[in-house]
Amino acid sequence: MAKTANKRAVLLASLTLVFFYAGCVQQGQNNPGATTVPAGPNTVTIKDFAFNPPQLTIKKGDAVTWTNQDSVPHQIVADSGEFKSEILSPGQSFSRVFSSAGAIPYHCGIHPSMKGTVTAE
Ligand SMILES: [Cu+2]
Repeated sequence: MAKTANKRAVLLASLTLVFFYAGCVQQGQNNPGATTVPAGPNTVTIKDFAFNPPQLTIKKGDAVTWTNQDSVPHQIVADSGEFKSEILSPGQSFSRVFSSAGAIPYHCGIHPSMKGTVTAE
């Protein structure tokens, strides 16, 4: 009887180790630092036909994310034409990394009077 109890204890201990190990591996994969687009406060909200904030200064290499919180579609288009988002339906987002320094004025491709600027330094 005692032998059987020991076997079960060993089996239980091994299983516990396996689960513990699996848990560690999963945590490593969920590390937020491992994502390709750096998470940060560089967010522009689109609401009431305006970019907010209209002027955003970031560090070179940072990503900016625009989120459409309006009730109509909008589109982010660089004045220079160097980048352009898809048309963003309400609730959709667009991200872009600004890898070189400088001011990038942009506008809405659907409503040209909507304007903003991202400055990377
Ligand atoms: Cu628009």
